Amino acid sequence: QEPYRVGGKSFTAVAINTAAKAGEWIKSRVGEIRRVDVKYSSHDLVTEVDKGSEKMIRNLILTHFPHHAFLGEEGVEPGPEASAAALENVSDAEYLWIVDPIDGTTNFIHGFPFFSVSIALAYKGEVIVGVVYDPMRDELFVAEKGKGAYLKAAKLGVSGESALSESLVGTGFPADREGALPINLAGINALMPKVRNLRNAGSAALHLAYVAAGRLSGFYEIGLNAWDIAAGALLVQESGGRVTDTAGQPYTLGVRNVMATNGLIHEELQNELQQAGATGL
Ligand code: 2AM
Ligand code: CA
Ligand code: CA
Ligand code: CA
Repeated sequence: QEPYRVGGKSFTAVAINTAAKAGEWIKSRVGEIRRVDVKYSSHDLVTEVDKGSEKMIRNLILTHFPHHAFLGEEGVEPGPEASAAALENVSDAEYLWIVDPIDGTTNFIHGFPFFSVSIALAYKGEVIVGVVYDPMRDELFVAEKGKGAYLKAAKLGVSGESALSESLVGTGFPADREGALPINLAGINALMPKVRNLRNAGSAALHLAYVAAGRLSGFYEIGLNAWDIAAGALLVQESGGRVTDTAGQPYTLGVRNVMATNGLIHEELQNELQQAGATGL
């Protein structure tokens, strides 16, 4: 079976159209949020726009592909155990859509224009389509397994920097302020003297897209979930980059501590995190 389309409908086209529609609506809601709710901790936030975006995406995708499984962040109870259980629940699905309806909710709430819609499709546990859409810049990053990654007509390729000393590296500050954050801060302390500079712009999916586009030479973050990473991981792989966990193990949907680079700086970054004891909990 050709895994990229079913009944004449292209999975990729549906992913693109859905991300674009949701993104357009999210953009129209910037500065219009009535209420912010707290999820697992005081740093873990959700708005009606996160929920509305997920509902829109879910409806559009399941209208096209009613027999596919769907895993979206806002359909899962808050907290790391529930996330892992939710992924386990759908682990035997043939086709599984993995969706983050707004990646970068804190930015969205504050009007800091760096957030994205992330839509991935996995076939038997392997990501075959990945779309990350930045509605504020109207940048839609799309990858298909084995067919490359694109931003509009331009084929994406990772950066050519071969040393941390010339690299701009992205990271994120974990929401888990007790467990994961101190570990990440140790990593930042170790990396800061080695890299050209670090960036945390607040959307893991968009950071991954930026690695794919060569705008960052690497990105790592600990304590993420499948919906933060899946689409962006394929973007990086299809742009010639490398994706593993922070211990250097191959990327799978269950990876929570992720490292994605242009490939050239992968070992150096991994070694630094390892030496700093900053690969995760
Ligand atoms: P979100 O905006 O979809 O919640 C920023 O460092 C990254 O961390 C974002 O991708 C953000 O996704 C994610 N994030 C925010 N809160 C989180 C939490 N409680 N657990 C795990 N990841 C979280
Ligand atoms: Ca969230
Ligand atoms: Ca997210
Ligand atoms: Ca989200």
